[in-house]
Amino acid sequence: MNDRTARAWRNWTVATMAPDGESNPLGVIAHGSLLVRGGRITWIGRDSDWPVEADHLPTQWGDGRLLTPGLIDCHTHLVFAGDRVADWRLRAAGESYAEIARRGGGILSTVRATRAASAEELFQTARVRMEAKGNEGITTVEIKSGYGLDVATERRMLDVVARLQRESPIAISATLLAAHAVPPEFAGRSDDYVDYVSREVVPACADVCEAIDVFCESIAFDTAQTERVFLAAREFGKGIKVHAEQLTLTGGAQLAARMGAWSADHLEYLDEAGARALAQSGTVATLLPGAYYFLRERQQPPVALLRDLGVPMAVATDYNPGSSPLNSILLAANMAVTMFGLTPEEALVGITRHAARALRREDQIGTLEIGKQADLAIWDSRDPCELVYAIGGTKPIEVYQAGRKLELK
Ligand code: DI6
Ligand code: FE
Repeated sequence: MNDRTARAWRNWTVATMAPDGESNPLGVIAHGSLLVRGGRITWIGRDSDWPVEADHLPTQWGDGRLLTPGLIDCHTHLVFAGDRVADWRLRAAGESYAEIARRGGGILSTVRATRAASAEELFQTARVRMEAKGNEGITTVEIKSGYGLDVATERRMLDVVARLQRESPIAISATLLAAHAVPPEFAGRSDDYVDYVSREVVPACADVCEAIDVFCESIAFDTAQTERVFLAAREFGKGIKVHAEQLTLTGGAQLAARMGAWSADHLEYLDEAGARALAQSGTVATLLPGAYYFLRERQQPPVALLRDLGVPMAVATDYNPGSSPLNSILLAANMAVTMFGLTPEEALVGITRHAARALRREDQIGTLEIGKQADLAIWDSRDPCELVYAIGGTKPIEVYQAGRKLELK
């Protein structure tokens, strides 16, 4: 008991996010307490069961306030240059996202800006976006490349992500998304670009990413091309994930599930066969209501079907300049309830436990349980559902990453 990092948290409303029977889906412990040593949770339970030998430790008293796991945003494109206000104006005037993309706007306009930006510029803008994450109680973020579309710029983006990881207190999961769009130098030759991604970009970036993602869509890559990128990912032992069934049904989710994907994301047009495939493989369905909202999509992801089949549903921001300039995970969670029909509890689990699973970090983060990392957020509230009730703007009082307090700005 002489560990200097040991710290007690006593008398909190602890929402563990690990379900405790059907009546307690968030695993709430009233008058809950926990013990943290070396950045990990070593005891958690009711304060009435508190181990007396831990009585002398430095203690943070909650007086019944809310303690949750640190939040997780498991799908972002947070490193990019420029903005897409011009696209947005065109869409406001009635053009579609797909039309703008086909004309070389859309993702490719952000590619032009990102290729022209230095690593330092990319880092400085991303750093500010990361600060906002910490301020909202986030302790882990996934960040994708995908605005380089060549070895040098994809690598530069992922090197920026690695620097963010070194210099920011928030944990990051890095994803290579070289198969996001066909770059101008490969126009009309998407198969050649897929070869280039598989043979050159994946090997050149394998040491700076954990997973590889593909935009499988009518305006991007088809399922055969997606599969080739996944096979390259597999060769390097990388996880796979997919942007699928966002604008049309292509079967990308089913393919990804068959190949053991970590997650399939968007899924507005997912069909029953796809949902069954996700259920069978344990692939997480990541819902991205920010993109649905911003693109004025009408087709909702089949939430009731996913629920019935027991597919774990995560919720994320998809933070990116084109389809979801949304950097608030709590607003994304609120939208998942109001627009997609998740329960508030499902939305909360979607930004904690299931988001951790989407990153294959569920043994480390996402719930408050013995052995897990002490990623904690404390809130001036007594009801976890209140976090996703407000239309954005809710802020934690304090946030801890692996037991270390984050400096909130
Ligand atoms: N789907 C999305 O929503 C983002 N990427 C993707 O494949 C959009 C990226 C962008 O428009 O810049
Ligand atoms: Fe995305």
